[in-house]
Amino acid sequence: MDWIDLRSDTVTLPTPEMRVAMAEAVVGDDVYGEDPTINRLQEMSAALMGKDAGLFVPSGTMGNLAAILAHCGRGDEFILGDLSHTFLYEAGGAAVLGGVHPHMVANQPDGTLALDDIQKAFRPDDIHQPVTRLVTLENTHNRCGGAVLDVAYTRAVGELIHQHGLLLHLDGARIFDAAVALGIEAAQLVEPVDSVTFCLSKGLSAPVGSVLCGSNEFIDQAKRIRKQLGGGMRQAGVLAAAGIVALETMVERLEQDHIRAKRLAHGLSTIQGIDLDPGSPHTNMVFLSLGEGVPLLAHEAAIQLKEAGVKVGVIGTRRFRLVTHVWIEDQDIDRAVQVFREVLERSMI
Ligand code: TLP
Repeated sequence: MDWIDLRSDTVTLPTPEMRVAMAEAVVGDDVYGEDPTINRLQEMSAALMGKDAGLFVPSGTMGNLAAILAHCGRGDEFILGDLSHTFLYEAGGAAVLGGVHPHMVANQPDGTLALDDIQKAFRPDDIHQPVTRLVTLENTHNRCGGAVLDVAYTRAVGELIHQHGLLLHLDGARIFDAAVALGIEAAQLVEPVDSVTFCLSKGLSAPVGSVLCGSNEFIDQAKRIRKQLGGGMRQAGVLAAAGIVALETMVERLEQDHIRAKRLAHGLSTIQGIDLDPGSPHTNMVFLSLGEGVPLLAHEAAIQLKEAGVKVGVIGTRRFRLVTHVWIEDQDIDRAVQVFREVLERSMI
């Protein structure tokens, strides 16, 4: 079956151009810093983010973890959103492996943390309390519907926390979606942050990898931590080669995914029993719930959708996340809408 896979943009396969680049990549031992393809990817990434240096890591999870552990020591605290990927989906790595204490602040529906809430979370100098060291933001914000944090907001957070001598990390797994949606360069958007992780293996379609960027000193420290985490790879230039193609060819086209997400949301909004989240979609994610009149739970509907060739992300008893990406064409969107309509109509007979 030719699946219409809307579960995530992580399901994208490497493009033919990536496969050629991977086969032809000049490689070396990256633990010695001798893989020219990885070095090139890191330099390109740093330039795109406007930072001194980049570090190729196997995943977004490792990029965020290495950043937190490089910025914080044992017993320090980092402030993060209660709907952030790092809090929900990274297996508590910072606490487990680094002894870094997470301090949750409520995410606003638009993916931001209220400045007041951030400030209230700062710890006083008191031996009973952990030491606040870092704030992390996420852009685009996955669980807040793929929402985009803009430059003014990111700058305001940067100013607040730098005034207090703290640091700012950005989980920019989908930072290029945010930049494309705002029509600006990613470097402008991440200018206020001390470090940023972005992913090559989501909408950009590379098979593996993320890049962590920041100052030279920070990246030196993060490199040691990557080694401790077992992420020091050898001839991984074959992977970095795909990442280079991703940065060169897959960024501008993200706009197509955003347009198709709107097409999908529009189609679904015409189906009785589907409640789209307000404002959805912001970028390439559509969030929706089954209305009270629908006698199906999300996982039951997902089974029927899958039988008809459509894979969806189930994120709650009545909730779905649908993500557009390079392998989803207009006809796939229309087919997915039709299948949703059929499944819901059948359930309500
Ligand atoms: N997100 C995945 C799942 O883990 C939920 C997805 O399908 O969206 N930051 C953000 C904002 C992410 O969305 C993800 C992956 C990561 C970090 C982690 O990246 P990987 O999977 O490379 O460790």
